[in-house]
Amino acid sequence: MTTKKFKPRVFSGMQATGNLHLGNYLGALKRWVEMQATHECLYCIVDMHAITTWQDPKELRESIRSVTAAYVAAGLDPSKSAIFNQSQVPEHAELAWVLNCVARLGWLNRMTQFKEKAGKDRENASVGLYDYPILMAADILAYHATHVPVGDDQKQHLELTRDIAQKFNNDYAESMRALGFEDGFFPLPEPVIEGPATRVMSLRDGTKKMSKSDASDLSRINMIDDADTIAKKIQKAKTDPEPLPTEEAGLNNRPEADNLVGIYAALADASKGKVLQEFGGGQFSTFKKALAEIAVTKIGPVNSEMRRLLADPEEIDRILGEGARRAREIAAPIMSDVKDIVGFLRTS
Ligand code: AQP
Repeated sequence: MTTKKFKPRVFSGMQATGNLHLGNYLGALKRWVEMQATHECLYCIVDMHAITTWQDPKELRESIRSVTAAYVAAGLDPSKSAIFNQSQVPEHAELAWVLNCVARLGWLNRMTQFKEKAGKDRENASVGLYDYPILMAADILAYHATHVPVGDDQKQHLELTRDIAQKFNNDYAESMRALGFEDGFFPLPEPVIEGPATRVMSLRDGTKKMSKSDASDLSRINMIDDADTIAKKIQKAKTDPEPLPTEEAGLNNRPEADNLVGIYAALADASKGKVLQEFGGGQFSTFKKALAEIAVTKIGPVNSEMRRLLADPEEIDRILGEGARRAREIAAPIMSDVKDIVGFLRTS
């Protein structure tokens, strides 16, 4: 079955599990801001994903507001984009159930993020953590989103989303046709994974992803860190003894150097090659000073705007309420169609 042309629409989200870091910003948020100029966008704070690992309720509420503040401070405009928390739009959970019945167990068994997060204690992981990628597919498909800007670590989940959309379109092809959906109901969403920092690595170990859950705070730059902390973390970042290479190929097998050059390139909106034209052949000490400077220049204003916004939680809640209302306007009719397609009887 061919799928029809869908209106371009962007959806993406972040978990409310603590402070956002530079990886979240460069891998996703920065691109989200750019896409507002060209697309209709929905940006979600995925609180239902957050509770797949236990969250203290008070901290979860604070995290939802803090991630919302980071979105707006980084440049997401609530008058352009719908900004909302997932649990305020019930269609995410409703569609997730239907997609649970479309996806195959074997598909979920291949998801590497579950294996990494559950680790050796797999039997004790929540069912929600295992089912996480299905809820993510529902997040995206509930809006017929066509483009999903994410970091490299979400590539596999996006492939699964496409597989689920395709299987739903095939399984219900006849019912869809009877209801007038000639060319497939769900779009096959495109991952948007671009730029020099799609996988920002830990500042302490260039082979590990920068992550909120890393025990060492020195491994990441948090969006809420002040200028001194940012500079200190960059100064302490792990490097190797060689000077920086002059060509990009020289970064191969040098994960820490590659990571720092990638971070600089993403912050400066330049390529890694361009950064090496300026700093190649030099010592890390000089480069790190320049990196700290650009990081503080770019993140500092986001940081202070976040603090200002967080002082007014009512305004944050208003943004989330309005965003949820707009999101439901799109998701509710799509979910109604899904119910008709699968054969649920609606009597009112
Ligand atoms: N290190 C990273 N580099 C590039 N992009 C990244 N993203 C996350 N880490 C990096 C992208 O940020 C978006 C939101 O991710 P999330 O909220 O789902 O968070 P996560 O992947 O759970 O983030 P962490 O920090 O890695 O959390 P823990 O430690 O809990 O696993 C996504 O687009 C993601 O690709």
